[in-house]
Amino acid sequence: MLPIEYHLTADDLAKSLREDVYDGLTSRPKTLPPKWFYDERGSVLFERITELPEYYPTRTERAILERYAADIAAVTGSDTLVELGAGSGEKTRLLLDALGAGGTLRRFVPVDVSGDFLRDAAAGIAASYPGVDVRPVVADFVRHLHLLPTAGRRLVAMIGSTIGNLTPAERLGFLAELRGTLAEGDALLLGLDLVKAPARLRAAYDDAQGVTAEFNRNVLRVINRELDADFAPDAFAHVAPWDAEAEWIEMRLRSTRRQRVHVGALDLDVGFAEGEEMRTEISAKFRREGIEGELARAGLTLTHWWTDPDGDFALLVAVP
Ligand code: AVJ
Repeated sequence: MLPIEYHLTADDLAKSLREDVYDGLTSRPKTLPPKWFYDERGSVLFERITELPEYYPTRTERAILERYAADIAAVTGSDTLVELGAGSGEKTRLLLDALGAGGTLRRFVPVDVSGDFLRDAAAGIAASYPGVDVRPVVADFVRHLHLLPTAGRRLVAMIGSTIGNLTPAERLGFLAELRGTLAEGDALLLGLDLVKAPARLRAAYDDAQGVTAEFNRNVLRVINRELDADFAPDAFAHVAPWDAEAEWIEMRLRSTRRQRVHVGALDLDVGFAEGEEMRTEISAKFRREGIEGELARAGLTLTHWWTDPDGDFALLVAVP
């Protein structure tokens, strides 16, 4: 059994879900944060999204890693990989293989809010990399950065464009806090989806098979189950507009009729007008100049930038 370090209990998670849902459903316009999409069903739906023809980010980032993981290992020389938001593990393995081949790899620290998910992912990695010390940490990587292990020459990786879920203000706060935890010799690896033709972006977030729509509505099922609510998921339509000014895709749920929803655990009744839209996610898209400036404001220097031939997605390394 792998030792797991907990900075977040099931009670903490339940409490933050209650707070997020209360705040989101009582603000105008209504919002729900994207972190609650990922229960078991939501994680399966997300995996299906990554295989859709319209959803290019996952396969594009994988191709960049296949091509440049050795370069990432060489320029960082890291002995510890800290992965914020442990994904399916496939892209992680490309990084671990490269750091292993470079001869520096010693430790792997996957960080996720879900303990169950982390346990399985970490056990799989530990079995394939017997010489590597695997130290899973259950934590909210936006709030608990200062609690993560600092031993070794660390590469802190946040790939998959996960950072795109943060608003620009949250992003700056996150990067500045992360900068504060980095020592000389540590590095940050960021995976970023890039600005491109709006039609391709919209298609990636509103696929023909309706998998993304189901993923979006899944947050309502999570709230029904966890907070004893009575959302009718079928009475909400998926919409995914591109905000050209903010340069992000927004996911929203549009109430298809006037309706009331009761959230038992919050003793809360909320009304939706017909056509009312509730924001469930932003997925920011990046440009090199923009993120380079944001990193600089957080005290980080962009040193390396790799993209695919079409310039759809980027991986970057930044150092304190
Ligand atoms: C996991 C946040 C990177 O923003 O592309 C996929 C989530 N939402 N389809 C993204 C998502 C709709 C995804 N991230």
